[in-house]
Amino acid sequence: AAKNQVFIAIIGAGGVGKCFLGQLAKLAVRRPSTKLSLCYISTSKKALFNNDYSEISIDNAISSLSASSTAPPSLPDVVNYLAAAPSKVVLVDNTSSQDIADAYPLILSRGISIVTPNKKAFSGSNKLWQDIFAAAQSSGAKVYHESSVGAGLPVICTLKDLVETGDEVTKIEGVFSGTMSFLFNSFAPTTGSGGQWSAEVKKAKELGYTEPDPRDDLNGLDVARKLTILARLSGLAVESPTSFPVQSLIPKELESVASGDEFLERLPEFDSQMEQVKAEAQREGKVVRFVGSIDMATKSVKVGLEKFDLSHPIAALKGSDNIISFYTKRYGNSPLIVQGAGAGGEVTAMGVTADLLRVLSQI
Ligand code: NHO
Repeated sequence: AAKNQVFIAIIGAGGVGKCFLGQLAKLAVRRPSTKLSLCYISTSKKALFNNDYSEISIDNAISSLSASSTAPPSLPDVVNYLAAAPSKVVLVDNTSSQDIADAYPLILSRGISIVTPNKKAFSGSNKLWQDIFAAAQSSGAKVYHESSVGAGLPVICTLKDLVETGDEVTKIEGVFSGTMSFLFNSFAPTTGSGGQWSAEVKKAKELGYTEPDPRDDLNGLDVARKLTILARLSGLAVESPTSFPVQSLIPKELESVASGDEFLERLPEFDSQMEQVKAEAQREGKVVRFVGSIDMATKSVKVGLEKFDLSHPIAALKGSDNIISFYTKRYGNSPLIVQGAGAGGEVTAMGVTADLLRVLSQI
């Protein structure tokens, strides 16, 4: 292998994975000093790789992968294959698989670096978190996960800079879900009366903003995972995303209905409950938003509905944007704010590609 060669292995080629491939193709052209060679790509059904590590065309990767008749090897076999590559390897995990996340300590201990938008590894048990960074520390492999919070927005790198330069986080607060942002910006806008809750949920699903089953957005777990990651980076050893209060917006009665479609059909029965929440905020001259917060002084993390003055930046958010405010010793009462698109293939892939650049500059 050439001295400047780095092998890229990609697991997962869905919405984010496809956008990442497009960005990787451009990167390979713009950065001739490093030879980026795609040596492995897989979905949950198929894999494409050559035993001699000869490179796969990045431009044709998706069509070659769909033409492949090879089933993905077991994860330990993939790790062995990558660890034996004749040059450095970066694994890009574009799945939301817990199994792959659980294997990060093994992967890193074999000297393979990881970049990923997958939240599972960093928001699982505190032990998995410890194992991941201990493995990276001892092998020298790198691990970055910018897009696990706020897609491509500079959230994690900003928080790391604050902490590593000696600032002290006092509070983090914000809207961390593109889906929830869209829902509340249209259900309870700062001007006008907004739509019916169930109609807005249906619209969000039709626009492709929600998970296939909207309950996976409304249960608050996605936001809880993001808060877990930020709390840990701030120095709070949160045990798991279920170890602090998380408000679910799924009515009890609909928690166990069989399908997402049935859920949407029955949701209008509960519109009056959400109307009440909206009206109560209105009486105080406020709007309701689904937010997450971390308070370092009280060591508390929470996720749920809160009321905001119309002039508050959280109330004024638009579309499916995210907003994250960092309150620190240095920034005093005027927080450092990161805001913008927090969901979507291209912006999520951008965070992954930027992470890859960070790794390339360090290995
Ligand atoms: P897809 O489109 O379902 O693709 C997943 C791919 O992984 C498929 O090719 C599948 O075959 C493969 N796969 C799954 N399990 C596998 C396995 N065990 N072995 C091999 N392959 C396997 O998912 P996406 O949308 O491309 O997402 C990929 C990752 O990015 C997920 O971890 C997701 O959580 C993360 N991510 C996505 C987004 C987004 O906008 N799409 C965001 C962040 C992270 O900021 C975004 C966000 O949080 C959106 C959120 N819903 C919100 O804020 O409202």
